[in-house]
Amino acid sequence: MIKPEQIIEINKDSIDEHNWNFDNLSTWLNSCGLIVEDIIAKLNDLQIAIPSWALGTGGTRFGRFPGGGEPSSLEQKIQDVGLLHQLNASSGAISLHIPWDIPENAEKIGELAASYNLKFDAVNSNTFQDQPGQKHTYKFGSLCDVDGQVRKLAIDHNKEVIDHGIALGSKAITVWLADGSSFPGQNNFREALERTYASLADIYNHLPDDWTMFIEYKPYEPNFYSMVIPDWGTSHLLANKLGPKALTLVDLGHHLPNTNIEQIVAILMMQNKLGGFHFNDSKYGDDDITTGCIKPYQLFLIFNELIDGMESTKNPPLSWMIDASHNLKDPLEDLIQSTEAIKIAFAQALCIDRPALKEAQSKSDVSLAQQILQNAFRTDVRPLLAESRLRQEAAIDPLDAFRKLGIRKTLIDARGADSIATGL
Ligand code: PSV
Ligand code: MN
Repeated sequence: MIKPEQIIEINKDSIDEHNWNFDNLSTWLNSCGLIVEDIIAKLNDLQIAIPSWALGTGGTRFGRFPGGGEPSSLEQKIQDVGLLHQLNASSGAISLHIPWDIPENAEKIGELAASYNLKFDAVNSNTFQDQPGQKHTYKFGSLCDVDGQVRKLAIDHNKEVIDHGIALGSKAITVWLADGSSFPGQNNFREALERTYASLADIYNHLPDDWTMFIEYKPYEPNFYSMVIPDWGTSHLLANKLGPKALTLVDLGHHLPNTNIEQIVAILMMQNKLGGFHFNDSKYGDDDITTGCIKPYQLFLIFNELIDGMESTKNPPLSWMIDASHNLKDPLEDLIQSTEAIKIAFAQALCIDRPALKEAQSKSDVSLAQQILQNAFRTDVRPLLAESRLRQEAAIDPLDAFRKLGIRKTLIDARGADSIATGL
């Protein structure tokens, strides 16, 4: 744990500059009719979960270049998320992927997480890899498989994951299926989807009353020809058939190039069926790189729809998580940057002059509508984020504090230069 005095000390370096920036921005936003304190309160509340599989270095099938000090146990992963949360006051939850991170002693793990002020976000099942000694293989599918024994194995695994989540206080399971086919003719599309639905219904019946099931979709990978749940429409179809506890989960990397993700968000919220987000960014596909590093405007447009939906629909509260892989950067630095990008897009979207936008839309004033959006997008809202952190005793500049505190070196000294985290 970082000592609070250490953060206060580092904040002293930039406090004058921050106060000057924050005062100027507040004056400007107030003159635009925005209530700065409301925006800060919303920023304080936004907690973005960190997945237990994103604390190590990611790689490709060609190689992996770890930087050292990676967490090699669930306890150490919780410590890492705790560190992030101390620095940014926005990473107050961890999402577990099972069986990569099985909480053997739920009570102890729960206490450790609570000591860092962390909650448990959705638990994730894994039926895309065979585990050592597994009786039946997921080679040709899991919940969709033609073999009932394979389906039962996958269904039972999902139920176990829910049970682990119950013990920790999670309230949701995310199901992502690698199921599909790599060659034409391999699967009967309709039957594969029917079997998937029946398997999901079995798992759905195991959900406690206050739980939700998030159904993630992906157009390709690892299968090359078809995926059983390739798109939001199929996920939505399944969620509708299953019932009110099933919702669609949007992972930003799981779309074909140029898909209008913000429109998907709007439609799902209109139906009260958007469950949550996996944030990342990409150039080509599911690149899983730092959120906002390639398409920050798209992220802003997504938040524009999210805020509109949160204000105007009955969509349930959303679950937020970063789902990224860090092939070159220090994983903790990358997560700090992704969290910052998400909060920037959120704050910018809160700065949109919504009455003016509505008015421009009602008159079909296309130029003005664009201008209103871009006025907000081009506002440098970073002092709002810094102010929100400062008031919560976190770092004005989390990345700078991470470096000045020498955190990676401390982790390498404690865990070794070759400690490896589980995950992809
Ligand atoms: C699949 O690509 C995915 O986005 C799912 O959320 C998985 O659970 C996660 O990545 C980790 O493999
Ligand atoms: Mn994902």
